[in-house]
Amino acid sequence: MTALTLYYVPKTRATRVRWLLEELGAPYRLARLDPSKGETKTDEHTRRHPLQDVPVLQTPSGALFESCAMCLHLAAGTPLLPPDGSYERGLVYQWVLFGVSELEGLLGRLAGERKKAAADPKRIEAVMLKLAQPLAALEQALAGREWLVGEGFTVADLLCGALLVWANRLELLGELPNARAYVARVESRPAFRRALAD
Ligand SMILES: N[C@@H](CCC(=O)N[C@@H](CS)C(=O)NCC(=O)O)C(=O)O
Repeated sequence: MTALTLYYVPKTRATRVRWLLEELGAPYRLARLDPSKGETKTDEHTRRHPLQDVPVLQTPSGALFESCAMCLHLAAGTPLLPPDGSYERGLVYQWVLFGVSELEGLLGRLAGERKKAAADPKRIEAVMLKLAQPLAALEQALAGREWLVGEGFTVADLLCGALLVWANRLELLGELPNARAYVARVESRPAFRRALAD
């Protein structure tokens, strides 16, 4: 029996957890929910996630919500998360929280503003201006390095990589060659491709 079940909707934050499970080669079951059929609003799913969101990870000990918590939890004890108490572990926390707090919300706002029927160029411009700083910080951090922390791929790259892939699709990386090359490295990872396959 598979011990892990990921409650999943494609093209959401659930994808990053699926990607992590693929990186680890961990056995898991994908439980697809269809929000258009109200499948995230059922009592059963509300017991799993108080905000009726995905992802949820069912583990043998109980359910977890918050995608980054799942990634950090699953990566513990593997090369994707440096040893507890090490400086490198601190750097992974730094980049994961940086991605979530400084980048993710702004990317969501930009995507939302651009999708509006009466898109307001001034609002779009203002969000793009705010995004320039965190994107420049990542561009600088990636100078001369393949991955954000140490020599290998870590959870920091999974989270910031997913966000930079999104930024690239929003055409924000034109002037940022290190970030563009990093996105190409991320997108060529077999586990990343498997996670986005369907
Ligand atoms: N901070 C949460 C955000 C979860 C979230 O906003 N999930 C969205 C999809 S990305 C969702 O489930 N929205 C409701 C729906 O699709 O019905 C996480 O990272 O897990």
